[in-house]
Amino acid sequence: MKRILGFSFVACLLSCTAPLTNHAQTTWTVGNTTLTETDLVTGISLPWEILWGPDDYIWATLRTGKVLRIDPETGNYTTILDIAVAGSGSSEPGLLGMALHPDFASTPEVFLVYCYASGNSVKERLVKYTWDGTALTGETNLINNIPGNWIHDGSRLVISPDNKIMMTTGDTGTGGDLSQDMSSLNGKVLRINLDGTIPADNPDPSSYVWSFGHRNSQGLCYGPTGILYESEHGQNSSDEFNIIEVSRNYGWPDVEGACNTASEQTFCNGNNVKEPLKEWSPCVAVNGISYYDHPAIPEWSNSIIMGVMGGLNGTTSSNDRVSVLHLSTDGLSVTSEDKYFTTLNQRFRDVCESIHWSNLCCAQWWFLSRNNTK
Ligand SMILES: [Ca+2]
Ligand SMILES: [Ca+2]
Ligand SMILES: [Ca+2]
Repeated sequence: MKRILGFSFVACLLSCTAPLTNHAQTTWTVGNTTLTETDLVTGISLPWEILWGPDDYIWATLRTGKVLRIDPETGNYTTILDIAVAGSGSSEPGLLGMALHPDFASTPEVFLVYCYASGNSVKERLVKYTWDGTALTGETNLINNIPGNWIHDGSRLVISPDNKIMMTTGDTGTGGDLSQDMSSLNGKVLRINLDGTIPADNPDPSSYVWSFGHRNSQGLCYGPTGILYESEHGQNSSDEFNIIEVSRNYGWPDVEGACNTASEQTFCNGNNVKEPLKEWSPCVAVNGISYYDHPAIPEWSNSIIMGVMGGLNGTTSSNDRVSVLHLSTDGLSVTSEDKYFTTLNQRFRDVCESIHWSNLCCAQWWFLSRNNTK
Protein backbone atom coordinates (compact mmCIF):
# COMPACT_ATOMS: atom_id res chain seq x y z
CA MET A 1 0.00 0.00 0.00
CA LYS A 2 2.88 2.38 0.44
CA ARG A 3 3.02 3.01 -3.27
CA ILE A 4 -0.22 4.94 -3.09
CA LEU A 5 0.95 7.39 -0.48
CA GLY A 6 1.67 10.04 -3.09
CA PHE A 7 -2.01 10.83 -3.12
CA SER A 8 -3.15 13.53 -0.83
CA PHE A 9 -5.89 11.39 0.55
CA VAL A 10 -6.87 7.76 0.70
CA ALA A 11 -10.28 6.35 1.47
CA CYS A 12 -10.09 2.84 2.79
CA LEU A 13 -13.27 0.84 3.01
CA LEU A 14 -13.90 -1.87 5.52
CA SER A 15 -15.96 -4.32 3.56
CA CYS A 16 -17.45 -7.76 4.04
CA THR A 17 -18.19 -8.32 0.39
CA ALA A 18 -15.11 -7.81 -1.72
CA PRO A 19 -12.73 -10.74 -2.12
CA LEU A 20 -9.72 -10.68 0.15
CA THR A 21 -7.19 -10.16 -2.56
CA ASN A 22 -4.93 -7.37 -3.57
CA HIS A 23 -6.28 -4.09 -2.21
CA ALA A 24 -7.77 -3.09 -5.53
CA GLN A 25 -8.11 0.65 -5.95
CA THR A 26 -10.66 2.98 -7.39
CA THR A 27 -10.19 6.70 -7.67
CA TRP A 28 -12.75 9.39 -7.03
CA THR A 29 -12.67 13.07 -7.74
CA VAL A 30 -13.98 15.70 -5.36
CA GLY A 31 -13.43 19.11 -6.90
CA ASN A 32 -9.66 19.34 -7.38
CA THR A 33 -8.93 16.47 -4.97
CA THR A 34 -8.43 12.86 -5.98
CA LEU A 35 -9.46 10.17 -3.51
CA THR A 36 -8.24 6.62 -3.77
CA GLU A 37 -10.56 3.92 -2.48
CA THR A 38 -9.00 0.75 -1.11
CA ASP A 39 -10.60 -2.25 0.56
CA LEU A 40 -8.59 -2.49 3.75
CA VAL A 41 -10.30 -5.42 5.46
CA THR A 42 -12.77 -7.80 3.87
CA GLY A 43 -14.70 -10.85 4.97
CA ILE A 44 -15.84 -9.57 8.33
CA SER A 45 -19.45 -9.62 9.49
CA LEU A 46 -21.51 -6.62 10.53
CA PRO A 47 -18.98 -3.92 11.38
CA TRP A 48 -20.74 -1.36 13.57
CA GLU A 49 -18.33 1.10 15.17
CA ILE A 50 -14.95 2.09 13.79
CA LEU A 51 -12.68 4.58 15.48
CA TRP A 52 -9.07 5.66 15.14
CA GLY A 53 -7.15 4.90 18.32
CA PRO A 54 -4.27 6.93 19.77
CA ASP A 55 -2.14 3.85 19.02
CA ASP A 56 -2.70 4.47 15.29
CA TYR A 57 -4.78 1.35 14.93
CA ILE A 58 -8.41 1.20 13.86
CA TRP A 59 -10.64 -0.26 16.54
CA ALA A 60 -13.87 -1.83 15.32
CA THR A 61 -16.86 -3.47 16.91
CA LEU A 62 -18.80 -6.14 15.08
CA ARG A 63 -22.43 -6.48 16.07
CA THR A 64 -21.82 -10.21 16.48
CA GLY A 65 -19.86 -9.49 19.66
CA LYS A 66 -16.27 -9.01 18.54
CA VAL A 67 -13.80 -6.16 18.82
CA LEU A 68 -11.08 -6.02 16.16
CA ARG A 69 -7.82 -4.05 16.24
CA ILE A 70 -6.77 -3.35 12.68
CA ASP A 71 -3.42 -2.25 11.31
CA PRO A 72 -4.44 0.49 8.85
CA GLU A 73 -1.33 -0.01 6.77
CA THR A 74 -1.71 -3.72 6.08
CA GLY A 75 -5.29 -4.56 6.96
CA ASN A 76 -4.05 -7.27 9.31
CA TYR A 77 -6.12 -7.48 12.46
CA THR A 78 -6.53 -9.37 15.68
CA THR A 79 -9.73 -10.18 17.52
CA ILE A 80 -9.24 -8.71 20.98
CA LEU A 81 -12.67 -9.48 22.43
CA ASP A 82 -15.38 -12.01 21.62
CA ILE A 83 -18.46 -11.96 23.84
CA ALA A 84 -21.97 -13.42 23.72
CA VAL A 85 -24.62 -10.88 22.72
CA ALA A 86 -28.39 -11.06 22.35
CA GLY A 87 -29.26 -12.38 18.91
CA SER A 88 -25.62 -13.08 18.01
CA GLY A 89 -25.75 -10.13 15.62
CA SER A 90 -29.12 -10.83 14.00
CA SER A 91 -31.69 -8.03 13.91
CA GLU A 92 -30.58 -4.85 15.70
CA PRO A 93 -29.15 -5.82 19.10
CA GLY A 94 -25.55 -6.83 19.66
CA LEU A 95 -22.22 -5.19 20.34
CA LEU A 96 -22.69 -1.57 19.31
CA GLY A 97 -20.84 1.61 20.32
CA MET A 98 -17.28 1.93 21.59
CA ALA A 99 -15.11 4.73 22.95
CA LEU A 100 -11.55 4.76 24.28
CA HIS A 101 -10.56 6.44 27.52
CA PRO A 102 -9.50 10.05 26.81
CA ASP A 103 -6.12 9.40 28.49
CA PHE A 104 -5.63 5.99 26.93
CA ALA A 105 -1.83 5.93 27.29
CA SER A 106 -2.03 5.98 31.08
CA THR A 107 -5.51 4.49 31.48
CA PRO A 108 -5.99 1.93 28.71
CA GLU A 109 -9.72 1.43 29.18
CA VAL A 110 -12.29 0.76 26.47
CA PHE A 111 -15.98 1.56 26.90
CA LEU A 112 -18.50 -0.64 25.10
CA VAL A 113 -22.27 -0.92 24.93
CA TYR A 114 -23.91 -4.23 24.06
CA CYS A 115 -27.22 -6.06 24.29
CA TYR A 116 -27.56 -9.26 26.26
CA ALA A 117 -30.27 -11.86 26.71
CA SER A 118 -32.14 -11.74 30.00
CA GLY A 119 -34.67 -14.55 30.03
CA ASN A 120 -36.80 -13.93 26.95
CA SER A 121 -36.02 -10.24 26.85
CA VAL A 122 -33.18 -8.11 25.56
CA LYS A 123 -31.27 -5.81 27.89
CA GLU A 124 -28.44 -3.39 27.27
CA ARG A 125 -25.42 -2.48 29.36
CA LEU A 126 -22.53 -0.05 29.31
CA VAL A 127 -19.27 -1.68 30.35
CA LYS A 128 -15.56 -1.04 30.38
CA TYR A 129 -12.64 -3.35 29.66
CA THR A 130 -8.90 -2.95 30.12
CA TRP A 131 -6.54 -3.27 27.15
CA ASP A 132 -3.54 -5.35 28.25
CA GLY A 133 -1.66 -5.05 24.96
CA THR A 134 -3.08 -8.30 23.61
CA ALA A 135 -6.76 -8.46 24.51
CA LEU A 136 -9.57 -6.68 26.31
CA THR A 137 -9.91 -8.14 29.80
CA GLY A 138 -11.91 -7.71 32.99
CA GLU A 139 -15.42 -6.51 32.19
CA THR A 140 -16.77 -3.94 34.65
CA ASN A 141 -20.45 -3.02 34.50
CA LEU A 142 -21.05 0.73 34.49
CA ILE A 143 -24.79 0.74 33.74
CA ASN A 144 -26.68 -2.54 33.72
CA ASN A 145 -30.23 -3.60 32.93
CA ILE A 146 -31.18 -0.90 30.41
CA PRO A 147 -34.31 -2.13 28.59
CA GLY A 148 -33.56 -3.27 25.04
CA ASN A 149 -35.41 -5.02 22.26
CA TRP A 150 -34.92 -6.68 18.88
CA ILE A 151 -35.11 -3.20 17.35
CA HIS A 152 -34.17 0.35 18.43
CA ASP A 153 -31.26 -0.20 20.80
CA GLY A 154 -29.12 2.78 19.71
CA SER A 155 -26.24 3.08 20.69
CA ARG A 156 -23.26 5.32 20.00
CA LEU A 157 -20.68 6.37 22.56
CA VAL A 158 -18.40 9.41 22.45
CA ILE A 159 -16.28 11.09 25.10
CA SER A 160 -17.10 14.75 25.69
CA PRO A 161 -14.50 17.54 25.93
CA ASP A 162 -15.08 17.51 29.71
CA ASN A 163 -14.39 13.75 29.84
CA LYS A 164 -17.88 12.34 30.25
CA ILE A 165 -19.32 9.38 28.34
CA MET A 166 -22.13 10.49 26.05
CA MET A 167 -24.37 7.56 25.09
CA THR A 168 -27.44 7.31 22.86
CA THR A 169 -30.22 4.86 23.66
CA GLY A 170 -33.13 3.69 21.50
CA ASP A 171 -36.81 3.77 22.40
CA THR A 172 -36.99 -0.09 22.16
CA GLY A 173 -39.61 0.18 19.41
CA THR A 174 -42.52 0.00 21.84
CA GLY A 175 -44.28 3.16 20.72
CA GLY A 176 -41.89 5.84 21.86
CA ASP A 177 -43.52 6.64 25.19
CA LEU A 178 -40.28 5.83 27.00
CA SER A 179 -38.61 8.69 25.12
CA GLN A 180 -40.76 11.25 26.96
CA ASP A 181 -40.53 9.41 30.31
CA MET A 182 -37.78 11.05 32.34
CA SER A 183 -37.61 8.03 34.66
CA SER A 184 -36.60 5.81 31.70
CA LEU A 185 -33.11 5.61 30.22
CA ASN A 186 -34.57 4.83 26.77
CA GLY A 187 -34.88 7.29 23.90
CA LYS A 188 -32.27 9.55 25.48
CA VAL A 189 -28.78 10.96 25.26
CA LEU A 190 -27.12 10.03 28.57
CA ARG A 191 -24.17 11.75 30.26
CA ILE A 192 -22.05 9.50 32.48
CA ASN A 193 -18.84 9.83 34.49
CA LEU A 194 -15.97 7.62 33.32
CA ASP A 195 -16.44 5.47 36.43
CA GLY A 196 -20.12 4.93 35.64
CA THR A 197 -21.54 7.32 38.24
CA ILE A 198 -23.91 10.20 37.51
CA PRO A 199 -22.20 13.58 37.04
CA ALA A 200 -23.12 15.98 39.83
CA ASP A 201 -23.78 18.70 37.25
CA ASN A 202 -26.29 16.73 35.20
CA PRO A 203 -29.68 18.52 34.99
CA ASP A 204 -31.01 16.06 37.56
CA PRO A 205 -28.06 14.91 39.71
CA SER A 206 -29.86 11.62 40.29
CA SER A 207 -30.26 10.88 36.55
CA TYR A 208 -28.01 10.11 33.59
CA VAL A 209 -30.47 11.87 31.23
CA TRP A 210 -28.96 14.76 29.26
CA SER A 211 -31.59 15.14 26.50
CA PHE A 212 -34.78 13.25 25.66
CA GLY A 213 -37.48 12.64 23.06
CA HIS A 214 -35.17 10.62 20.80
CA ARG A 215 -36.27 7.63 18.72
CA ASN A 216 -33.15 5.66 17.76
CA SER A 217 -29.86 7.47 17.41
CA GLN A 218 -26.84 5.74 15.91
CA GLY A 219 -24.67 8.77 15.16
CA LEU A 220 -22.92 11.08 17.64
CA CYS A 221 -19.85 13.32 17.38
CA TYR A 222 -18.39 16.59 18.60
CA GLY A 223 -17.46 19.59 16.50
CA PRO A 224 -14.39 21.70 17.27
CA THR A 225 -16.21 24.20 19.46
CA GLY A 226 -17.89 21.56 21.58
CA ILE A 227 -21.13 21.32 19.63
CA LEU A 228 -22.57 17.80 19.97
CA TYR A 229 -24.07 16.56 16.70
CA GLU A 230 -26.43 13.59 16.47
CA SER A 231 -28.10 11.58 13.70
CA GLU A 232 -31.35 9.77 14.40
CA HIS A 233 -33.57 7.27 12.61
CA GLY A 234 -37.14 8.35 11.95
CA GLN A 235 -40.03 5.94 11.57
CA ASN A 236 -41.00 6.23 7.90
CA SER A 237 -40.20 9.88 7.33
CA SER A 238 -38.02 12.46 9.03
CA ASP A 239 -34.62 10.98 9.67
CA GLU A 240 -32.93 13.75 11.63
CA PHE A 241 -29.61 15.53 12.05
CA ASN A 242 -29.59 17.39 15.36
CA ILE A 243 -27.50 19.51 17.68
CA ILE A 244 -27.84 18.11 21.19
CA GLU A 245 -28.47 20.66 23.93
CA VAL A 246 -28.85 19.88 27.60
CA SER A 247 -32.40 19.29 28.90
CA ARG A 248 -33.95 19.74 25.48
CA ASN A 249 -36.85 17.67 24.20
CA TYR A 250 -36.35 16.29 20.65
CA GLY A 251 -40.01 15.53 20.19
CA TRP A 252 -40.42 11.79 19.56
CA PRO A 253 -43.03 10.29 19.42
CA ASP A 254 -45.16 13.46 19.33
CA VAL A 255 -43.03 15.27 16.76
CA GLU A 256 -41.21 13.89 13.70
CA GLY A 257 -38.62 16.22 12.26
CA ALA A 258 -39.59 19.88 12.20
CA CYS A 259 -42.58 21.28 14.10
CA ASN A 260 -44.61 21.69 10.93
CA THR A 261 -48.05 20.25 11.56
CA ALA A 262 -50.72 21.77 13.78
CA SER A 263 -50.44 19.08 16.45
CA GLU A 264 -46.65 19.22 16.34
CA GLN A 265 -46.64 22.99 16.73
CA THR A 266 -48.87 22.70 19.78
CA PHE A 267 -46.58 20.12 21.34
CA CYS A 268 -43.43 22.01 20.40
CA ASN A 269 -44.69 25.28 21.86
CA GLY A 270 -45.52 23.56 25.14
CA ASN A 271 -42.38 21.46 25.45
CA ASN A 272 -39.45 23.55 24.22
CA VAL A 273 -38.77 21.09 21.41
CA LYS A 274 -35.47 21.40 19.55
CA GLU A 275 -35.98 20.93 15.81
CA PRO A 276 -33.44 19.14 13.60
CA LEU A 277 -30.97 21.04 11.44
CA LYS A 278 -31.96 18.79 8.56
CA GLU A 279 -34.38 15.94 7.93
CA TRP A 280 -34.78 13.30 5.21
CA SER A 281 -38.09 11.84 4.00
CA PRO A 282 -38.70 9.03 3.32
CA CYS A 283 -36.10 7.73 5.74
CA VAL A 284 -32.66 6.95 4.35
CA ALA A 285 -31.25 5.47 7.61
CA VAL A 286 -28.69 8.04 8.69
CA ASN A 287 -25.91 6.55 10.78
CA GLY A 288 -22.37 7.15 12.07
CA ILE A 289 -21.05 10.72 11.85
CA SER A 290 -17.70 12.43 12.15
CA TYR A 291 -16.69 16.09 12.01
CA TYR A 292 -14.21 16.86 9.22
CA ASP A 293 -11.93 19.86 8.76
CA HIS A 294 -8.60 18.95 7.22
CA PRO A 295 -6.69 20.48 4.28
CA ALA A 296 -6.38 17.04 2.64
CA ILE A 297 -9.85 17.56 1.17
CA PRO A 298 -10.46 21.31 1.19
CA GLU A 299 -13.81 20.73 -0.54
CA TRP A 300 -15.03 19.08 2.68
CA SER A 301 -13.74 21.63 5.18
CA ASN A 302 -16.04 22.26 8.16
CA SER A 303 -18.42 19.41 7.43
CA ILE A 304 -19.98 16.32 8.93
CA ILE A 305 -19.24 13.06 7.13
CA MET A 306 -22.14 10.66 7.63
CA GLY A 307 -22.71 7.02 6.74
CA VAL A 308 -26.16 6.44 5.22
CA MET A 309 -27.43 2.87 5.06
CA GLY A 310 -30.12 3.38 2.46
CA GLY A 311 -33.58 3.42 3.90
CA LEU A 312 -36.39 1.04 4.55
CA ASN A 313 -36.13 -2.65 3.70
CA GLY A 314 -33.59 -2.10 0.99
CA THR A 315 -36.20 -0.67 -1.35
CA THR A 316 -34.33 2.57 -1.87
CA SER A 317 -30.85 1.29 -2.38
CA SER A 318 -29.76 4.35 -4.34
CA ASN A 319 -29.90 6.18 -1.03
CA ASP A 320 -26.94 4.15 0.24
CA ARG A 321 -24.16 6.69 0.40
CA VAL A 322 -21.68 8.72 2.33
CA SER A 323 -23.08 12.20 2.84
CA VAL A 324 -21.02 15.31 3.43
CA LEU A 325 -23.08 17.86 5.34
CA HIS A 326 -21.49 21.25 4.87
CA LEU A 327 -21.84 23.43 7.97
CA SER A 328 -22.15 27.18 8.39
CA THR A 329 -19.12 28.92 9.88
CA ASP A 330 -20.69 28.87 13.34
CA GLY A 331 -21.56 25.17 12.97
CA LEU A 332 -25.19 25.81 13.80
CA SER A 333 -26.76 24.99 10.44
CA VAL A 334 -26.33 22.70 7.42
CA THR A 335 -25.80 24.68 4.25
CA SER A 336 -25.73 21.80 1.71
CA GLU A 337 -25.34 18.04 1.31
CA ASP A 338 -23.02 16.21 -1.11
CA LYS A 339 -23.49 12.49 -1.76
CA TYR A 340 -20.68 10.03 -2.53
CA PHE A 341 -20.36 6.30 -3.21
CA THR A 342 -24.01 6.24 -4.25
CA THR A 343 -23.52 3.44 -6.75
CA LEU A 344 -21.99 0.91 -4.39
CA ASN A 345 -25.33 -0.27 -3.02
CA GLN A 346 -23.92 -0.98 0.41
CA ARG A 347 -24.88 -0.04 3.90
CA PHE A 348 -22.43 2.54 5.21
CA ARG A 349 -22.55 2.20 8.95
CA ASP A 350 -19.77 4.36 10.27
CA VAL A 351 -16.89 6.67 9.50
CA CYS A 352 -13.53 7.39 11.09
CA GLU A 353 -10.50 9.46 10.21
CA SER A 354 -6.85 9.15 11.05
CA ILE A 355 -5.83 11.61 13.72
CA HIS A 356 -2.09 11.18 13.25
CA TRP A 357 0.16 8.75 11.51
CA SER A 358 3.55 10.29 11.89
CA ASN A 359 5.59 7.51 10.32
CA LEU A 360 3.87 7.88 6.98
CA CYS A 361 3.78 10.77 4.61
CA CYS A 362 0.19 10.82 3.49
CA ALA A 363 -1.83 13.80 4.56
CA GLN A 364 -4.73 11.90 5.90
CA TRP A 365 -6.58 8.64 5.66
CA TRP A 366 -10.26 8.17 6.02
CA PHE A 367 -12.19 4.96 6.61
CA LEU A 368 -15.68 3.61 6.20
CA SER A 369 -17.37 0.52 7.47
CA ARG A 370 -19.93 -1.00 5.16
CA ASN A 371 -21.69 -4.26 4.52
CA ASN A 372 -24.10 -5.57 1.93
CA THR A 373 -26.70 -7.04 4.26
CA LYS A 374 -29.91 -5.29 3.43
CA1 LIG B 1 -16.85 6.02 14.61
CA1 LIG C 1 -36.81 14.98 16.70
CA1 LIG D 1 -42.84 17.25 11.40
